Amino acid sequence: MKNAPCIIFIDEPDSVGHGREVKNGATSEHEQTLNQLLSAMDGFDSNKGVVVLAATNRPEVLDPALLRPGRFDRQIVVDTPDVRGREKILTVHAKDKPIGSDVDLSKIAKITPGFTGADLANLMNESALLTARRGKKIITMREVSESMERVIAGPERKGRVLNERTKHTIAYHESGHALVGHLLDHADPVHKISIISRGRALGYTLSIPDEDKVLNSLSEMKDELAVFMGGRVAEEIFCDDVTTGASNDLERASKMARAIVTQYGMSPLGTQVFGQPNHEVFLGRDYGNTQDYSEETARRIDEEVAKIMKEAHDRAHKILADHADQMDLMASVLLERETVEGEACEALLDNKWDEYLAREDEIIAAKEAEEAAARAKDAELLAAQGDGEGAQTAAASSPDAGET
Ligand code: NHX
Ligand code: ZN
Repeated sequence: MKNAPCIIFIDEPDSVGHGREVKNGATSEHEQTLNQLLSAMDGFDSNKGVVVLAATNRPEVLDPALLRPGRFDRQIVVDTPDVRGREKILTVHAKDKPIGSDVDLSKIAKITPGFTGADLANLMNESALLTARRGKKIITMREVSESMERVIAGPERKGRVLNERTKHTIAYHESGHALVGHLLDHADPVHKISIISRGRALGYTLSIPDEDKVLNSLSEMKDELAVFMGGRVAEEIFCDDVTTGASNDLERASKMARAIVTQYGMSPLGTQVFGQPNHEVFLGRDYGNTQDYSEETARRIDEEVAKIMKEAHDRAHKILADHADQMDLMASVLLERETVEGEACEALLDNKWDEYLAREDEIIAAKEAEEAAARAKDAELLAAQGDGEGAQTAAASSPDAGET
């Protein structure tokens, strides 16, 4: 204890400190490590001035012995940051980077609900890298927006070769999500629609809640389910055949529908929770459940889930069939432009495309003037700093080797 006073930090202790009930050959080493940790921590008891600190995303899988008095006896909950927290975190990560005058951190904080501190750090870092790659000295809102999508959906893969039929399917699939999302009251507003491949997705629709949500109402979940189905339903109505492309949407929708019945007590089966979460870390992960109900109940759960899924499908179907002309227009605009966002996206969704087209030159000119003004201001600030050593370049930032 010659280093006392000191703080010992253990990152992700769950990798050694998970519950010992797992009966699996590889566990004995974990168990030894855990026992050693436990006895070492008891040793610290008499040595004032040694603080052991640990961080985990899964406190529930830790061995209860680790959490007893004298060991990790206090827990500090760190939620994903709210809008104010995000702005402060962004400020920290922007501090040593050359940020343009049009980069509004409070605006970025507003459109990044659900981002963790690591995501936000990653966002600012990607922005700096992208700026350097583009040979620019100052990070502008363009780079931040592009990086945001990279963090959410992965890097753009513009070069991907797709035939016309596939592009047609992608355009209608995304238009379907977007239009259902726009027309349902409790769905998140649609900000951008794109048929450019990104990461694993061939196309995507970006919807962002207006504010941080800590609770989800049944109406919101039902609308979200209809939005999930919007992609597949658009294929059913507007394409020759349905495709495997909706697999991820359907998986997420099915999971949500089942949770409505088994976890949230929102179905005719009542408020009982069905299935005990399985905490056997390495076997079941967080997903496995122990069936604590009869086969008869299992059948009724399946029926209710199917009913919820069908209802979502039918709601999406009604909306898209009723707006077939608008869907044709949206898909054709997407095929031509590949992405729509901002006022163009709003106009498409509000079915006011012609009005938008008439004003488009004006809108684009205004936006360009705004950007030019911001760049002029940046140049001024850069010059005032005395360009030499004071001015940092974006290239000074390096990629983080942290988790992704
Ligand atoms: C494939 N990808 O795997 C091809 C390349 C239907 C227009 N053969 O629903 O791209 O089929 O609204 C996270 C995110 C699998 C995990 C997206 C796992 C996509 C995405 C399959 C659009 N947008 N599907 C969508 C899509 C596909 C997939 C994912 C994922 C398509 C669809 C992927
Ligand atoms: Zn989809």
